[in-house]
Amino acid sequence: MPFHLREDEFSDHPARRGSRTLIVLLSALTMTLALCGGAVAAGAAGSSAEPVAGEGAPRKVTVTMVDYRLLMPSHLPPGRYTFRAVNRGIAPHALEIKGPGVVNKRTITVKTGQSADLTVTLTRGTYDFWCPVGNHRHVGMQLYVHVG
Ligand SMILES: [Cu+2]
Repeated sequence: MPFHLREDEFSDHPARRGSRTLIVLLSALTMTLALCGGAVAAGAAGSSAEPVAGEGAPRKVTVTMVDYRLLMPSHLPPGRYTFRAVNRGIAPHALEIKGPGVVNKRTITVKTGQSADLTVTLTRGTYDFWCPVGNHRHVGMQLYVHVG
C-alpha cells in the first residue's frame, strides 16, 4: 500500500512540471507526507524522523462501559495505548479491538465496578471498538476510533 502510493506520487510528478511554483511546492510537500506516512505504516524501519509507533510507555485511556455504550475519545494520535475498560453498567462487559495491526484483541469479561486493561499499538487508520458480550455490539456498544 505505501509503495503503491509512492509510485503514484512519482508518476504524477513529471506531469506537474511547468506548473506554477505553488503547485510544485504543494506536490513536494504531499510527497514528503506520503513518504513519512509510509515509514510509520512500515513500523519497524526506525529511520523516520517521526517517533516509531510502539516506543515508550503506553498512553493510558479509560474506556467507560455502560449499558449499552462505550464512552471514550473517537479520535486519537498514533501510538501505543493501554485502554482501561471500566464497567459502570449492570451487565457484564468486555472490550474488543480490531484494526490495522490489531487482530481482535480483547479483555476478559468484566463485572460491574471492575476493570481490565488492553495494550495495543495504533497506527493511522480506523479501529473498531466493541463489546463482544451477548448482542451488546448491536444494541450500541460499538465505536469507530479514528487514528491519525
Ligand atoms: Cu457489553
